[in-house]
Amino acid sequence: MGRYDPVPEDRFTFGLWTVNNPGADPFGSAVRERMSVRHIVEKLAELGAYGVNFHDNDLVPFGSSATERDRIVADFKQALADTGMVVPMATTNLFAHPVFKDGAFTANDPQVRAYALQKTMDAIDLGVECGASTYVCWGGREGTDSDACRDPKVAIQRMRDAFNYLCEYVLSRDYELRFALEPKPNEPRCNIYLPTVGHMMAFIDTLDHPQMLGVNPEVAHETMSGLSFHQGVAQALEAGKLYHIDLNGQKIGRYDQDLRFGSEDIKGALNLVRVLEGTMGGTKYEGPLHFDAHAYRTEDEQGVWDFALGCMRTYNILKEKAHAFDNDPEVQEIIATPVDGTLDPLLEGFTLEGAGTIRATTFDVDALGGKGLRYERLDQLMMEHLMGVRG
Ligand code: GCO
Ligand code: MN
Ligand code: MN
Repeated sequence: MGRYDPVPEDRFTFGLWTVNNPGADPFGSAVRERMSVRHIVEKLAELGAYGVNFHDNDLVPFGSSATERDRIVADFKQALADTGMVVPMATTNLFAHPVFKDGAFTANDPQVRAYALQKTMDAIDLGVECGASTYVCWGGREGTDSDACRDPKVAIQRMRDAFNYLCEYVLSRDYELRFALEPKPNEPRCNIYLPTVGHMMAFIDTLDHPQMLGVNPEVAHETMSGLSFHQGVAQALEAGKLYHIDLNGQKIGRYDQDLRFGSEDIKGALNLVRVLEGTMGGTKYEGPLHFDAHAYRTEDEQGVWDFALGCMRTYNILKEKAHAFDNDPEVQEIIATPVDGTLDPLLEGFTLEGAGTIRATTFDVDALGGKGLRYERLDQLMMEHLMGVRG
């Protein structure tokens, strides 16, 4: 086994929908046969993954009878038991069926909203039965093409009603389950409600049981908005709200590309891994490292496994680079913060006396403003670590 090859302790997971993506796009049909769930579980286990996640309909096709559902679940659980794979997360497909074309929890028709709750409660039961402790909600259709169709304030109220409802459902069943809400700015709708990590965190604070919900940020989604992914992730982690993560790669300003993790913006990926692994100190992310990505349309099945292994190896390589970078003495010297025994304690919080001292201090602003910070050298050191000539 190679030095960077994954092992279950690395906590890497894939959605059934990711490796089973058949390569269709809006301009062309599928290029790969769908694989059986057992085959996917076995292949991912062989590669060293920790688990799989699924939408209700990735496992149980839409419209299956109760008997078919139970048979599928039993076979799936057997595949998990045979391979040692686990299901840390489950989710609902609230976007594929035409019934959701106007949204699910935010649709104008109360019948659609009630159906979305019914489908989600069924899918929560399914997820919990398979061992899931995190429930992801991605509102792909919760948005607009014509903004004339509804008051966005009403949409947010409907979202709030839906999540309060689902939290009560989970509590009523005594499930050990937390929700991770996944923001996305657009696609497939022109504008999607709660489009970024920041919007989502503010929304969660308005719910009845905020501790039951956190965020599931995705590299591609924040990058589509032109935002710094690792800063959004760091804010969620610092607030104790990083309940899950969707790792992939994305070029800025494009459609949701779902590329192999780290294959775009390698410096952004390194900074993300530094945050997740806590190599700069502070809280470390302990949850599953989930890849929500898929292989290029050029690939056959072998290409899918090359893609999956690539995601995991890149993470492990970046993890090593993150440690090496943050332990590099020259890096530490540049980012070491100056210590001022008088002022440092005063900055920890307002006191009348402290404010008096700060206001009476004479600062040499010209000297402070004239000091070079050596961040050019620092960034070049990061590049040299990444390019493999240092560390
Ligand atoms: C997308 C989303 C989805 C969700 C998935 C889980 O842009 O299509 O990222 O892949 O993550 O539906 O809820
Ligand atoms: Mn996505
Ligand atoms: Mn996603």
